[in-house]
Parts: sequence; structure tokens; C-alpha cells
Amino acid sequence: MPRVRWVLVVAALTAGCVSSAAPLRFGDTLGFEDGPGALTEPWGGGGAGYERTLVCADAPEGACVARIESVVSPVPAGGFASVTQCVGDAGVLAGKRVRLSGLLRTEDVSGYAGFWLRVDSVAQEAPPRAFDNMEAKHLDGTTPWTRHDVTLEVPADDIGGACFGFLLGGAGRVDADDLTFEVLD
Ligand SMILES: [Ca+2]
Repeated sequence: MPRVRWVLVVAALTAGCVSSAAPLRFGDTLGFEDGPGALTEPWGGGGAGYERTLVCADAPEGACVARIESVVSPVPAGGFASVTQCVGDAGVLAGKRVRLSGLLRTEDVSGYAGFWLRVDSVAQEAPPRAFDNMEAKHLDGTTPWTRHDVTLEVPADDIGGACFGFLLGGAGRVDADDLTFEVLD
């Protein structure tokens, strides 16, 4: 089974790309080795009441991991944060089955943590064409480094951009490392 780093997919996405989306600079960023400190491009994300950082200690791959941690108490109802990167044109994924996987470690997570992957419609404001955020698996509490994944069946038409990353709902902390993006078929 081909093991395709996201950066290779992005190379395909941007070749001949006529999208008006801003240029995206991707490196081999899926191991979070640019730390310690603030997240570096192309990683972004959001979530009030949370910190998102690169931490260089106790990493299962390389030296650094990415972390989301709640920093207010109590966390507001529905509190949520993500570490995210996006591509503006994911048309190359149309009709494909794709999987995002990687390592996650959680500490005292009161809601849930997980990887997430979303493929959007061409039309802004339209519902996603495909989406999974591991909510159904309900990864919570304190868990050691474990490999998790999300898999999407991408529809054959109306494919705009795509985003992926990992998330934390509720209080606690989640670390992620060694992400892999695969086009399965
Ligand atoms: Ca790493």
C-alpha cells in the first residue's frame, strides 16, 4: 500500500493548479520538527482558551511534537481547539479513498481528542463533501502514544479545498506526532 506523505500530495495538487487560493508553503512538516515554540507554517488553527505549541521533549518520532492544551478553567461549554493545515485545491483527491494517521497522546481530556480530515465543496458556505473528526471513537482521559487514523471516501465531483489536523474538545491536553497522509485507491 503506498505511503504518501502529504507534501507529495500537495506537489500534485499545486501542479497545474489554477486556483486563486493563496500559495501554500509546505515542507515535511508532519513530524513537527520546527519546534520548540509557536506553530510554524503551514500549520495554523484556533480555539479561544487553548495554547497550540511545538514541544521538543519525549517525542516518539524525531525530537518534537505538536500540542494543544486548555489554559483556562473551567473550559467553556463547547470549548474546542484545533491545529490545522489546508490546501486550496484538493481536486486530485476526487473519487479517492484517503487516510490521515499518526500518533496521539492524551492527558486528562474531558471531551475528546482526535485527528480530523475534511474535503470541501467548490462552493464556499456549502456543507463539506466529506468529513471525519474521530468524535465517534471518543478518545478521552489519559492515553499513551497510540496510532489512530481517519479515512474518507472523497466524492468524485464538486471538490474544493481540503483541511486536516488534530483537535481537542473540552479540558486537557493532546500531543500529536508522525502524521502520514495516504491515498489508498
Ligand atoms: Ca516529531
